[in-house]
Amino acid sequence: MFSINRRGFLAATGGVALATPFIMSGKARAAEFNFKFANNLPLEHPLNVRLAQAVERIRNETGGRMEIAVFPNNQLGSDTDTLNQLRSGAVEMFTLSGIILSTLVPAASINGVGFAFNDIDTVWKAMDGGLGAYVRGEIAKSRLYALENIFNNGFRQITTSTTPINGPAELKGLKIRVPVSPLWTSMFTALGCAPTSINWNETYTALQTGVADAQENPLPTINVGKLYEVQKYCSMTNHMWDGFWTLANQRAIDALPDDVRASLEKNINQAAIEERADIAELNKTLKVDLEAKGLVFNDPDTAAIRETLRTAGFYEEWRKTYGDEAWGLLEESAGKLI
Ligand code: X2X
Repeated sequence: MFSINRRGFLAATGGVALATPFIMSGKARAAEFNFKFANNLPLEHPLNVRLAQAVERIRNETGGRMEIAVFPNNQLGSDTDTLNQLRSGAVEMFTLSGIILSTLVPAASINGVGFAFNDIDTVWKAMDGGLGAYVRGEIAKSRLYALENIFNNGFRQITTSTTPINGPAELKGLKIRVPVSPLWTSMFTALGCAPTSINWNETYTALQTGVADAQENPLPTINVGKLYEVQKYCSMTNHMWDGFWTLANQRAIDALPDDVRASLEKNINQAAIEERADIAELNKTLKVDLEAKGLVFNDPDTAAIRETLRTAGFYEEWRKTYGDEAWGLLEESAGKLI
């Protein structure tokens, strides 16, 4: 009796196995480079729709040498877990909100400063320009590589199961779920809420069971997350802008040949640009769709909410945290914040 393992087999056959490879059809042939690409969104979100197209283009352009397996919907774990897997190399790529990434790279939450951006064109100027370049530089210090163009999550709106938010008064004591990030906790604490940090993959259940009464997200994310099933009101606060950086494990991406890497970066950046347009389109129609699904909308007094942040010292505190260089880049595009 003997057991067969690879070494024993090769020894027994004098290495013949190496000289007689399987004959496979082009399609079934294993790719030379295989990446796992995780994200937190359901398949129907435009990020996943565009990502699937990019994966196909990369496969074709590289003649099948590069294969990317997408794991949507936190299939590999919560955002916090997946970030750890990305750092260890168990996952090669991951799209993550910069605001959540700030638990590792503090500067990465800067685009989320409350009411910093008035419109989406200003966001793209900043994130494709100096501010984005600065943040990507900070990300690189953590041995992660951020692709150039950030995907859109969007301007965030507050939903509740209890009462519409009209202004600062209804925010007082509100049990609101926020993603895991010091900026989110600080901001909603400054607004007088009782924020609780919960990963996205546990948010629906937290709202359903009353662990939290409220949450905040862009309309397309509220929609694909079916949060209208467990929330009643949607107040259009537009209180911060959030996007998903495409992050790669530095060692993994450095190991790719130049042509494969170029194809990967080009096509995923293109996917991000296309996804931004998809989100812009959705934002035009989603309010009506979500109303039909039962959400009741209102337009709160955002100037008064912003004033609450200012008088609480929120802007001063975060200017100190980010430092003059980063804050200067933010104000260069967004205008004076203090
Ligand atoms: O966790 C959230 O709320 C989400 C889906 O918007 C992010 O990824 C930041």
